[in-house]
Amino acid sequence: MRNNLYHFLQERFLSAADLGLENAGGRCVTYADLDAGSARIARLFRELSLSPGDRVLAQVEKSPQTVMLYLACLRSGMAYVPLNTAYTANELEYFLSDSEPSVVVCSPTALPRIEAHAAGPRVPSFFTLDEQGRGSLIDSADTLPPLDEVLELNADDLAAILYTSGTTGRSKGAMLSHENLSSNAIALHRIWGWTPGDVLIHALPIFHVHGLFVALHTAMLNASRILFLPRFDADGVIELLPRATVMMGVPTFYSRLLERPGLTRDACRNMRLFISGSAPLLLETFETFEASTGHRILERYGMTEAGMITSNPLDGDRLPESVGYPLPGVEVRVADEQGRRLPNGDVGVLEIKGPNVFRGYWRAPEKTKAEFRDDGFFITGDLVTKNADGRIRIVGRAKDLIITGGYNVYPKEVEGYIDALEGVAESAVVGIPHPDFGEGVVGFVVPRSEASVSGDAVIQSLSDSLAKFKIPKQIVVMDKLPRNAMGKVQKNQLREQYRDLFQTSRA
Ligand code: MLC
Ligand code: AMP
Repeated sequence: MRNNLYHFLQERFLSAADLGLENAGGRCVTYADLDAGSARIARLFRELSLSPGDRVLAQVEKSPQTVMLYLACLRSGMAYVPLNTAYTANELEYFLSDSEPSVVVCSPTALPRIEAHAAGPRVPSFFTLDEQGRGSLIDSADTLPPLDEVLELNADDLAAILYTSGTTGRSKGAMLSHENLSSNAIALHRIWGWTPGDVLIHALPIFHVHGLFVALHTAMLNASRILFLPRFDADGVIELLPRATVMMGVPTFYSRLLERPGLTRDACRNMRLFISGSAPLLLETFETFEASTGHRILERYGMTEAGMITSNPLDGDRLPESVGYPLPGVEVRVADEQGRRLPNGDVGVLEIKGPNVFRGYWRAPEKTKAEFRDDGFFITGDLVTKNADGRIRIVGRAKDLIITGGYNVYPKEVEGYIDALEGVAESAVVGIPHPDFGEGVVGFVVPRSEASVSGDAVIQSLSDSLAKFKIPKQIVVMDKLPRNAMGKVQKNQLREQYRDLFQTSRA
């Protein structure tokens, strides 16, 4: 059985072996290079006596060699565990102990810190990889002959574990199988009408579903040229637009592009499709983008646990403030808190089932159980409506989650760190509309009596513990938090009262 996702990708991308990942200067790491490079890393895994299912944890910058590492995991049956490069050593400690990796790949500068944290009963093998794609990983693999074999697997064998924050403040590892990833990639390749000659602008990070799976898999299945940028930069993207036909981004990409005079119809003359997701795309962004470029952005919706779930149609009505229809093979229902199906038009939680839905949380069966219904539907935690023809709109979240520039922040985690600071009695963390990031993280802090707390000091104190995107952009010090009769903090009231906090200045 050819269940290994790598088979699907390789079969397609080797049909254009001289195309591949191209940097802004036109230098290309071809598909043939990716195939050979990943085969050498696979040989290294063999030499290390790794077994299928072993975890390979990577906290590395985006480079073609990072893609090789990921592909090596696929072809040899390892579970790839990518981590946001913004995570601090403190946050990393948890991921190391929870995932128990056999191999850790990190930047040369982070190595001493990470090695120190990983000292324990099972010490992994460590390798480095820098943003130029150099380091001991590639040095070691380059001396080895390629291992051309692609491991035969069962469809539900693990391909990756992606950590996603939990409402309790602790991240959970979503276990994604080869079938989860391949079914989603094949569906997206089809519904977005990928055609020979398509060229993708890839400016997303590759440690999350959006950049790693959605963008890379679909382009690879299409054997497309990928304009591979180390990070998003609006001017850099505008320069590349005339050479491209497809772009994927979070809404912040589009609002930042709109601030540049170079975003014109002419610049987009060869573009076929702009896709947005990971966070809500504002009506204003959709409309201004259409006025400036003539393109209606196609919005889709997904999550770490399920890849892509719904999408606006390629042909037909691409509507703003709607995430379209379920992908082929994905069943959806809108349900109440007990999981009972609600009539069309009612607001409820979206529940889903399909080959894209993950296998559960890593070593957390009780958390997995809590998020699935008995009939196998997964509870997304997103509040939606569905109309009579099946179109989905996201209207809110049942989970206490902030999405800032496409990254998720769970208030509970940040509140935990703030509450532990000296002089702090309690805190509430909420998302407030932000002109650049969609939502900006704001901390409301109540000092202990007699204590005085400054916002700057709170922000400073958090910087050793938390990734920058989680740290509040502003702290508001107050005497007490608004509470309802039950004593529950009224976050809605804070959101309402401070809704204009970021509107005057770009914080
Ligand atoms: C960076 N910062 C952020 C931030 N990104 N703060 C809040 N939210 C973010 N997303 C911090 C920086 O550390 C910096 O702090 C300050 O904010 C300004 O940074 P910047 O230079 O303006 O940011 P930049 O490096 O340009 O990054 C912004 C961005 C990036 C939008 C390009 O965040 C990004 O690439 N986001 C994409 C996330 C993504 O891929 N999500 C997909 C998840 S998958 P300081 O203190 O130094 O000034 C998923 C499923 C699905 O959700 O459906 O797809
Ligand atoms: P993550 O856990 O990072 O995968 O984030 C998944 C969450 O992002 C979903 O549960 C949604 O809340 C949100 N999301 C993704 N795409 C969209 C979208 N197009 N519109 C609104 N929210 C979205």
